[in-house]
Amino acid sequence: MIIIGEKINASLAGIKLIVQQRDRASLLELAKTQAAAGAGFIDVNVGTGVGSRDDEIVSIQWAIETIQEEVETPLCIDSADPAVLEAGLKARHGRPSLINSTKAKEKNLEQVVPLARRYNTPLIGLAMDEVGIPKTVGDRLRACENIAAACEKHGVSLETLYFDPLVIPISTDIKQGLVTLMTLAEIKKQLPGAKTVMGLSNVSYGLPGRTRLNVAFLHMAIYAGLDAAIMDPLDEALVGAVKTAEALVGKDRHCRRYTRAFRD
Ligand code: THG
Repeated sequence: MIIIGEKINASLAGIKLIVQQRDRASLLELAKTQAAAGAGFIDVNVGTGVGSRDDEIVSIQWAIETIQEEVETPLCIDSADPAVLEAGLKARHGRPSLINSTKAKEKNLEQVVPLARRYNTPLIGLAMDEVGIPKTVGDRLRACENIAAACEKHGVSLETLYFDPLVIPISTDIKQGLVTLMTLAEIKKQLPGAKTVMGLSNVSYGLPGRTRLNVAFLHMAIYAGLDAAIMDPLDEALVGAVKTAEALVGKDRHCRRYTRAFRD
């Protein structure tokens, strides 16, 4: 399973300051520690919630240029705004990236899916539509199928798509943990070839003992076929859960990675 490092996210107060102050050393430190911890991608989300679209464009250009001067790890360009996604892709100068993301809304699809094609870059599709995040497995799957159809129309292959079944805090709706897991399993079944991803930690929001919940949820999600997780690569409990789950579902030949991690 691919770990996408989540720590460069300007919705967090500390990161927002780093972006606003163009704090190069702190940004690089965040990128380097996540890369060293084994992140396959580093998520870059510079949306501070204040300021204009142009601010976010200039910020993502700065963040991406800065990181890639010293870090080789592919970047996951994270924005709801297609113009910000394109600015990030341009700043990558053809280096490997992941587009995060499009939802199953016509206007969004028409702007984002062509970027995946033009920049030859894999794309995350969210299981949501113009109305929001559906409450049922069937409606979330329908959103994914609409994204798959738009990709087919634009010549983007299913193999380069990562579907995100979306994680909602179980503290707000106790049914939603299972809806996410069942959507994940259904995506693997109905859209074979496509990959899956999710942002893990949201599941435990508002509850005590969050690590326990995140670890348990990660085990269940890997059983259901999760291919990538947006998570904290420095969280040893979570990284350990990736190792134990992959050994248990037969994705770690001779338990080599598990054994090595245990020894270390
Ligand atoms: N799916 C996709 N992309 C995503 C998400 C997703 N991008 C953003 C987000 N969700 C994943 N990224 C983060 C980054 C940081 C934190 C959580 C998710 C984080 N959270 C702490 C917490 O939950 O308590 C700290 C919060 C705080 O300090 O306020 O650090 O789902 N495709």
